[in-house]
Amino acid sequence: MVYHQFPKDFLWGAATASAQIEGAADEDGKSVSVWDEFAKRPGATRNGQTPNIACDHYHRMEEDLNLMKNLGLRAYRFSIAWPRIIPEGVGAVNPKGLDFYARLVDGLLERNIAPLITLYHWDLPQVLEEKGGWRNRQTAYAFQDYTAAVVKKLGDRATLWATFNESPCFINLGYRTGIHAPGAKEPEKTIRQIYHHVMLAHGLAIQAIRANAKKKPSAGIVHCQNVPQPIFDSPEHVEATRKSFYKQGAWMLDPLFKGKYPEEEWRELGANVPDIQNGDMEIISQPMDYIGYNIYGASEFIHAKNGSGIAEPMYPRTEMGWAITPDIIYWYARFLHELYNPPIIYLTENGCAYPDDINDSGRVDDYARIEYISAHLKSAHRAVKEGIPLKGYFVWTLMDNFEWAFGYYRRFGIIFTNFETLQRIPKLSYEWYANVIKNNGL
Ligand code: IFM
Repeated sequence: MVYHQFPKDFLWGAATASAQIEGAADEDGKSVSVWDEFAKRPGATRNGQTPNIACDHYHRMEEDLNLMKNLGLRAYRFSIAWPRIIPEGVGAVNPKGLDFYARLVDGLLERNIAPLITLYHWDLPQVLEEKGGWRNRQTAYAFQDYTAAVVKKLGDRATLWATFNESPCFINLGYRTGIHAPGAKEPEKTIRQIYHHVMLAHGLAIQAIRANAKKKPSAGIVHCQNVPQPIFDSPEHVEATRKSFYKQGAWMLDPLFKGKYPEEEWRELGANVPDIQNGDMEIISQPMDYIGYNIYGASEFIHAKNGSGIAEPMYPRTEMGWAITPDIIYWYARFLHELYNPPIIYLTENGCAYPDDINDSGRVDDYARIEYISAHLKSAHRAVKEGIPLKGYFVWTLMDNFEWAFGYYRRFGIIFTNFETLQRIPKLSYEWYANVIKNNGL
């Protein structure tokens, strides 16, 4: 019996990222990415693990495409490695890099799976980092040229485009705390400048998509932020939470949707505000066709009178230590809708890490993941039912992969990857998700 029926055209998807699955780190002309470089640093990743081989998707693409087909996916979100396409960061395009993604897109379309292409999921060419990376305004223009090269090749077939994945995440972890590539610890002023350059790059890339796509594109960005949740659903807590949500996301969402930085935060920053050039805000605030949001758990609970509090240690959590708060799917979509009214919202990542293993029968019975995704989908369904234009869900992730600083020690996949043999074993959650897709609900 299906109690939570989704609309017919709901995009059931799965997401991955180039550096996390591809491997083939120096094949066919690919240059070194910031993650290849960072992972070499002692202590940067668990046990010094690197993305060099990852899931070897580069060589096992056909097998992975068939797994997607058997799952019944309607959309597959993957990212393109900039160092494969323009190894020097700027200048010559590498045809072999483009061909790999052309084969992937063709393979998806043959199987009736819509590609959603993320142009930047954190693997900047190291050569550009050496010229300042995102601190350097020129990187935004280099990103525009790279985007144009990709869209010229694939924009006659692929229509769904995302410029950046989770900018606040890679900016803060990569440039503020230094626990992600490139491992920098920059002062506030530089961080704000990086934000500005990334948003500028986003706007320039949207222009490049629209200018070069032969098939009408749907272009947006994949956002993330700290997301508070009302302690319970009553008007005063919801209102207090909306305010907090706004405060925590406005630094990016106001420029993207309104073409200006939030006034209060700008004032508070004093001398740390970024340098802006004439015309930047117009470029940044190009209309988008959709916004994607990634969410794993609430950052805090808000009580209108008592303020905010984080989940106590006894709260149920995944192996990442993230609290399991399924209602957050609904609240995030609702606040985005109420505050910025994007035409379409996709839930571009949601999932959980657990210490899965193969049992004596050779299966991976990940009941906890089924429960997690099921609860979060019911929350997505509430948003859909209330008329919020939430039009797709992408589970993170298709297969266990390189989880950044955690190396291969966190398994988020609905397919188990044996990192020694590279064998893929669909988990129970894969079978379950296939059934959800078949029924268009749960
Ligand atoms: O693996 C990451 C992904 O690259 C970005 N979003 C969060 C996931 C889980 O940490």
